[in-house]
Amino acid sequence: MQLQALIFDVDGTLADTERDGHRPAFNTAFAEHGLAWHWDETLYGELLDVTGGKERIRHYAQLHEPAFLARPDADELIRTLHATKTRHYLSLLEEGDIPLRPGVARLIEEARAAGLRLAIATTTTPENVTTLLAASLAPGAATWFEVIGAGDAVPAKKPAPDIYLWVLERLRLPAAACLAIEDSANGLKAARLAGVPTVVTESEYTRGQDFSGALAVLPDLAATGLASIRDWHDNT
Ligand code: XBP
Ligand code: MG
Repeated sequence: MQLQALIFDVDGTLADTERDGHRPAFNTAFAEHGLAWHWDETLYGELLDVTGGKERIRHYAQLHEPAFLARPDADELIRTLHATKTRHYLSLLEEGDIPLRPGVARLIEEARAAGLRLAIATTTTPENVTTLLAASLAPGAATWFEVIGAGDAVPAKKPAPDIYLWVLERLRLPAAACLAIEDSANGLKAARLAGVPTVVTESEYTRGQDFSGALAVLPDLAATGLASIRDWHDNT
């Protein structure tokens, strides 16, 4: 089936957002709410097994701070912590501190010029996506993406296929007419469970994960043009 749309993951795929973006934003939020929690780079790499910021806070508390979860207001606190974290993360994006990964802007331009449709499938919060696109691509870049599937649009985050199914439904395309670009085993699994052929660009935290089922595993998109993407897709 002919390739009609590219579906991009965000964190780790469009930009290396985790170590110097999400992670410090979480830490600033913990401090702001009087919690002596600190997620160092190694611990954060382990916590990335769980996608979604609120889910990640809960996972950390289950492992290291069970008393926190026993509080009657734990759910509300997690939502508040996460809202504070999002505010700090958005400031980092707006300062322009988090650039796109090599080849990303070129591939998006090439796809637009070729008339391919574009979409996003991510577990991160919607405003994180639109702000990253505006800060790193162009002020109106979010409008280049016909469908943005993000955050709590679906209850089950990656590796569940739900966000991909949500995006496919809105694109009104079969999975086989699309190609996903992902950086993690969780993301690859989500796309593959939805039937979407997937190319992996490994990121700093995901290098060496199990990417079986990917059409290709690349260090980044620097040397990857639309012609290669089409070849991989058409040979599935
Ligand atoms: C991204 C994530 C997100 C971000 C934080 O995974 O796991 O949780 O780390 O975002 P993917 P929020 O690249 O597979 O979408 O705090 O906004 O949830
Ligand atoms: Mg990712």
